[in-house]
Amino acid sequence: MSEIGITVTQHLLGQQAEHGGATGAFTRLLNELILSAKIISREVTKAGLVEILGFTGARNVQDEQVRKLDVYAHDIIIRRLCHSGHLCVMASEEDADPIEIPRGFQVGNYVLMFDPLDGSSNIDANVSIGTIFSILRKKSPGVGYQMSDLLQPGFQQVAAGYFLYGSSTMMVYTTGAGVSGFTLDPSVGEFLLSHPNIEIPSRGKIFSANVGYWDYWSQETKNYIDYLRRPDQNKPVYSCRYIGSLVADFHRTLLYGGVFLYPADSKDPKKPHGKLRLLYECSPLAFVCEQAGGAATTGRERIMEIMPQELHQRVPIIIGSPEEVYMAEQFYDGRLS
Ligand code: AHM
Ligand code: MG
Repeated sequence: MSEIGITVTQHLLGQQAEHGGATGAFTRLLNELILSAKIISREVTKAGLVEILGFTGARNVQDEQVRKLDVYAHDIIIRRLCHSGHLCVMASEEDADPIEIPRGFQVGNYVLMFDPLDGSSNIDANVSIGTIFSILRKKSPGVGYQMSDLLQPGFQQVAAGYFLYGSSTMMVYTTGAGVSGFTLDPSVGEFLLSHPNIEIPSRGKIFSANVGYWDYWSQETKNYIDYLRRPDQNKPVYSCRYIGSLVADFHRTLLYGGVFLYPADSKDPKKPHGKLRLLYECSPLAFVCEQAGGAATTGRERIMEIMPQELHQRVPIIIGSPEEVYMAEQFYDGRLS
């Protein structure tokens, strides 16, 4: 069979076969997540047709207004994954607390962290949005879970990736052996391998940041962006592209190269560390990016090595091609100004 015809399930089974001791639990868990994403994709596609758009009126733990599709995506993942029998606990960007597996349900040895519908403020404008996931192994002994099972640094991830609901629906994931991308063929309802062995270009021509926040940025961030914009014979002329939907901005960066950043800013004293969440957004994308040959940093620390302190911790992020990220680090540590 040509590579083009490989379904994500076949790909997962192939990877499982390479790990002699694998029980299949991980593959079944990911399959359940894939089914959830297909359902979310179906709802996103018909969002304009049904009465599902609009605000619920509730506010989530981040004090943002929650849209119905966020709630739908959050609920569908929880409902399906609770039944999987492979999880001991979950955590979602939309819920303040860990999501426990209800009594009477079988539990397992994995932990799922997810952002059910990232970029949801873009739904009304039909802009691409996505689901981000991170899978970890339970660390604590015995039954149940402890917070330490959830608060694990990125390098402990077993798998991570995202579903992108765009002009087509895609799944991009890694289990630590490179990055693969699949496109949903709606006619057969299968994700087919469309992007084998994704490698990010070592350098790109695009930077992606919300330059509207310029006045709130640190001098280091301004200097770095100035460097990217400055005409210089030794580097490309950078274009700026900012969708405002992390999965879409990251996906473009992964395929075309360049850098995406959401640095710390001073616009909200309650969020002095940038906006994006370590466990639901930054860590999983950092894992994917590094596996594709890229890099991800706060400017001062590798994202994958941050020891999480709390479930909804926010961190600055600079992610993308190794050369652009390395350059950013030099601005933050004072080697360049
Ligand atoms: P969300 O999880 O509430 O959707 O917020 C995260 C989104 C990201 O998709 C995107 O990168 C960022 O918020 C955009 O924020 P801003 O509008 O401040 O540039
Ligand atoms: Mg999000």
